[in-house]
Amino acid sequence: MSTIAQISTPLGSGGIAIVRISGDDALKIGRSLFYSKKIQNSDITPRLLYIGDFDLGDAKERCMMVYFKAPYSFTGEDVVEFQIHGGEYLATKVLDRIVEKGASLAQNGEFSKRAFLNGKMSLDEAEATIDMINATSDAEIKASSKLAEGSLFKQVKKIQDDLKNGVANLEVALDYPEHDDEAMSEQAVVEILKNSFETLKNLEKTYKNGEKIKFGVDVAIVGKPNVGKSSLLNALLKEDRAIVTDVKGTTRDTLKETVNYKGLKINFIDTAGIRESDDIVEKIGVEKSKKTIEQSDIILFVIDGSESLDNEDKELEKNLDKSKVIYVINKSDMPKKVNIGNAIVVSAKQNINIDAVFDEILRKTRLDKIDYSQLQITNKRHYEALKEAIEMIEKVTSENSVTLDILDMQIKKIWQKLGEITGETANEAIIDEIFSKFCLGK
Ligand SMILES: Nc1nc2c(ncn2[C@@H]2O[C@H](COP(=O)(O)OP(=O)(O)OP(=O)(O)O)[C@@H](O)[C@H]2O)c(=O)[nH]1
Ligand SMILES: [Mg+2]
Repeated sequence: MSTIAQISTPLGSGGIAIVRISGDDALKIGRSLFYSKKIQNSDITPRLLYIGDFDLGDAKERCMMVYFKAPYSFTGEDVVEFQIHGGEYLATKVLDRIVEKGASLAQNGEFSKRAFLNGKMSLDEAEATIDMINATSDAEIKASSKLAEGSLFKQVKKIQDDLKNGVANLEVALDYPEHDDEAMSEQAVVEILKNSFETLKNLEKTYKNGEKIKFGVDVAIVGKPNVGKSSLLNALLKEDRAIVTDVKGTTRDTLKETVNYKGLKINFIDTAGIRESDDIVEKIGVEKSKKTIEQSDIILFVIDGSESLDNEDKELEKNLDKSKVIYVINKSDMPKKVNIGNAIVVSAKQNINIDAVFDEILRKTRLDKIDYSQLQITNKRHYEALKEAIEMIEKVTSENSVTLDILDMQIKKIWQKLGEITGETANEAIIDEIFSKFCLGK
């Protein structure tokens, strides 16, 4: 493979920058630019940090160099890394020198792509790395680290191996029908399919939570005008984000902000108070509110507790999907005129009982019950492939009379579908797309 190089740390000023070279000529190029007394005339010891000078042409940079000998490196190839002082211009100059000596510039994710192509990690494990880098919550970190340790890979591989065995038995039966018991090998294959189905189904089910781990729970803050929705948003965010006034219809547009709570992302969407209005802007806002209500996982139905419930509240409540609703009675700092059994009573203005809203969201979505010791599928690509494999198994097991030939062919297709997850059978376009999402130098 050609030798590639790139700056692996973010551009900008920092303590150190790392410039990485990978490929057949990595060591040759690295050594030609680095002077250290320790390795002047001797072999370089892999994985040992050497201190020395990098030859910038007209100047020297005091830095460290480390060599990883193939296949014991991130990419599986010979790798040399320079740890230099963290200056953007300096790092670019070091990279230029390496390119002058024959390396080409690595594209986004090219080191990781090579790691995948050299069997250092599966495609799902590579995706775990991107998730880890892009994570913005503890839940995401926990889920991606489980994926990175090969939890999905191992389960999928095991199913693929079982299917392969099944196919081997079937083929014996097909090739030597007189010697083998067809019914028996068919029975064994059906058993394998059933077990595979169970495992895949259990994985697929986790995406309901996994999706929320990755993108957050969407929580709409809903109610008639002036009940304190925007005040509640501000209290939840601990920030003066939305405009609050005593004018009905203050909020015209939806406003989405994310909060991390107990390691999970919660996306709050403040909406325009819903009421009949002739104002054209407010009307559009109300339409948007209705759409937000439909698309949200949870609805915080806010009621002004200092006033009795009126028709506007009741009309609004009637149209809400109750399985998603959490009742929030606001303005608890004032005399209470509303009683609803399981409502959460808060004062947005005075910040009273706001955490109870968060906890109820987690309780209602059951996100407080996630078992992170089990893999949670957070990646849509994995989810889709699992779903398709499940459907394929369902189809083949529901057919009454399939010939061994057809069974054989179907199982091979399922095997291939699963291979898309690990990358074994993923096509080049998908692989390229995945790695192009990586950063430069990764
Ligand atoms: N006493 C008291 N007043 C509150 C509380 N929360 C909000 N208010 C007041 O209620 C009024 C309306 O508050 P907003 O947060 O703008 O209400 P809203 O539901 O967003 O209103 P629209 O955007 O018009 O739909 C403001 O005067 C707030 O100060 C509270 O907990 N206690
Ligand atoms: Mg508002």
